[in-house]
Amino acid sequence: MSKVRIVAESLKNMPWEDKPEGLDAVIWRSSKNPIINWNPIPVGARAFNSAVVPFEGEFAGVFRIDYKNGRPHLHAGRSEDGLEWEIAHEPIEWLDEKGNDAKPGYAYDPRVVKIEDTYYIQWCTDFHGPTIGLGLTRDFKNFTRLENLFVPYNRNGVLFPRKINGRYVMLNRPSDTGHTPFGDIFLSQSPDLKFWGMHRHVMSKGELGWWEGTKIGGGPAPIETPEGWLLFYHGVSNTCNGFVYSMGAAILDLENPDRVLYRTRDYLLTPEKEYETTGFVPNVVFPCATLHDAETGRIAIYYGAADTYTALAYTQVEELVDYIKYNSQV
Ligand code: BMA
Repeated sequence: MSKVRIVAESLKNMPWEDKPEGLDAVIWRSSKNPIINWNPIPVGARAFNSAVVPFEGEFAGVFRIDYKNGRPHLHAGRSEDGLEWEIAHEPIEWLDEKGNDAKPGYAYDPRVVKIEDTYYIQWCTDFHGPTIGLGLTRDFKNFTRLENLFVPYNRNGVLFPRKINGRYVMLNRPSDTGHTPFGDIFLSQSPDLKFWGMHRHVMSKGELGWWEGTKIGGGPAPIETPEGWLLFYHGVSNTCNGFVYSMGAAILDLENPDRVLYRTRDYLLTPEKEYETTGFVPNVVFPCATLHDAETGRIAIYYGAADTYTALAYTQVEELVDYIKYNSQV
């Protein structure tokens, strides 16, 4: 096995379970799944496709909560162990930079990434149709909304955890107003998080892999390794009974992240367990966040299951990167 490191802080208290003995896979599910079940808070029917980060020795999160009227909103959450979450009963109160109310009409699929001392939140927001919303917090109590990134329609905004060549870089996936039967991953760059350009195509929906033959979209913030940026992403297959969402991974060039070095031909995780195949939307695994420890190379992947539950899977960076290279379709 190659000696691949994660370039990040160490995170000794992250959730972890060893790989079950005899399991022939590089990713394994938590035995505690699903970690968040139906009706997690009075106003919300389901918490899924949500983002978590280390915060003040514990963990903070931004949760997608689908209300009982069907509309999704973002709620903050706190956890001591990354497994049991206390989710705020009220949605995040967004104020713009002048202190005005900046509440989105709906908000879903958040990602959170720490850049220097600030936590940036990206989500799919309401702007005459879906596009990428952006905001920041330093304490998970006060949230400031910044400018939306793009004209509609766009989803799956995923910010890299540091500037590259002096610019912020955001993966994104141009889409439509509905359930989008197409989609490739692009990236856009910005000197100031306000003006975005220098757009590049990163990767197309699957060619060899039919599991990702309809569309793909970025998942958690990419993880830096000396081999490149480790990106988990979702890939969608169109079947006679609707879309099936699985997870794959790619490694992008460190300095030119629109260059794909390796990409799994096969999915790494696909709906198999009952909490993934059965729920509000059957057959969805949708990764939005990771916790990872530079010292041990452990990675915990948070994913939404069946648009209903929050679930966790684990992997180890050396074994995973070796597998991605071995299974690469590039
Ligand atoms: C996508 C998004 C995701 C969702 C998925 C499956 O278009 O809405 O939030 O998990 O569909 O329903």
